[in-house]
Amino acid sequence: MRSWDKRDDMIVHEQDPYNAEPRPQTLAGALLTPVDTFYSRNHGPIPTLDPAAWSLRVDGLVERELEFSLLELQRRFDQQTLTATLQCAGNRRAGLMAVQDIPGEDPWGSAATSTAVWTGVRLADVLRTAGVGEGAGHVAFAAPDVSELADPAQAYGASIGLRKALAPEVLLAWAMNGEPLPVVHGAPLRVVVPGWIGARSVKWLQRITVQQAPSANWFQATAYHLLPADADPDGELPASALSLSSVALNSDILRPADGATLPAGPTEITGYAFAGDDREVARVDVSIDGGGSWVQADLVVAPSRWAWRHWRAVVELVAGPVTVTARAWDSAAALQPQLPEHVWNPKGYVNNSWPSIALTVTGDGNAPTPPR
Ligand SMILES: Nc1nc2c(c(=O)[nH]1)N[C@H]1C(S)=C(S)[C@@H](COP(=O)(O)O)O[C@H]1N2
Ligand SMILES: [Mo]
Repeated sequence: MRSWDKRDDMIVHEQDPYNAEPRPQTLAGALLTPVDTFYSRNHGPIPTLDPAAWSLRVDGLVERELEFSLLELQRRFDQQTLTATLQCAGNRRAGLMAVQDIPGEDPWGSAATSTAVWTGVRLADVLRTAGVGEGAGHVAFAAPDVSELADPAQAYGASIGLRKALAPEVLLAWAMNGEPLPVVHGAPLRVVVPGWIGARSVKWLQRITVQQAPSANWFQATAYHLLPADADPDGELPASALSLSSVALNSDILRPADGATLPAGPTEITGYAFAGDDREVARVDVSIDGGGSWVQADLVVAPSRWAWRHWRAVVELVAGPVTVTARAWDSAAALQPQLPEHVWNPKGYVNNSWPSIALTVTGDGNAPTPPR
């Protein structure tokens, strides 16, 4: 069993392929997620590539096909550093599974999302050097890790639209939080597509193909679609299925822990909120009476335009069972949907319903307790 140098209190959903998220409390208060705490999502065995033998190919609808070693890539293009949050489309799936089971998928909690400082080069710079040709619409990424989950079994791949591919935030990264990219996170080189579901940030990148249509890879063409609630997840993709790209507004409560017992008194509630692409988190509210009344949370300054926002609110807890609920708005004035029933879908993606935790509050509440 390999832990991939992760902290030993990770929640490991699967050992092989390795799928693990940190405990929500370990994300609290840290705008940057340490590498040993960062969630990891894998669809197949983790490949160990020899950086000396590795190269990146750029082909398809380009004026010049290119091939780079890591050193060539690093020397040829301007180095960029960007703080960005990755969020898996399956983040918070457990909340959907509580409504109705989702067989064959991992019950991710609220921490299939993490934030790191990424160092690399702009995909746009590489594409401009190759010269994007006539008819180009999408940029496909290919990796060597073969997944048995795909039908048929195939190496992982994805694509993004050309407009996003040429955006300055999309990086080909070789470092994470100032350290060389660890194998489990895609060494020697991975794509980082800020603001889009994690599935498009292809690890162990080997090939970039400029093409007219989205990637035909199973993980792009079939998986990572939002299906209507009554669709058969193993059947043919219905025309009503939506391909997932930018991350929908979401939030969760990180501290206190769900199920905690706390003394009465003023108590700090903290969490994160995130919205992809051109959306930004604008407001977060917290309620301790099931949504009857709300207090507005303070938003912590975001480490970057492409990162989550952490928030905190102090509420006055009185003895008894208490449910704490949060809800966020984004810069387009969109509010999170209230209930997981409203967003349930057969593959369990994008649960962005209002998060809540249950607390047991003890004591008479008269004795002042310091905020936590
Ligand atoms: N080659 C490859 N890239 C991949 C995946 C994969 O299984 N293989 N998983 C994707 C998914 S679904 C997510 S959420 C992110 C997770 O990145 P991390 O493991 O670095 O957190 O990687 C993406 N890139
Ligand atoms: Mo993901």
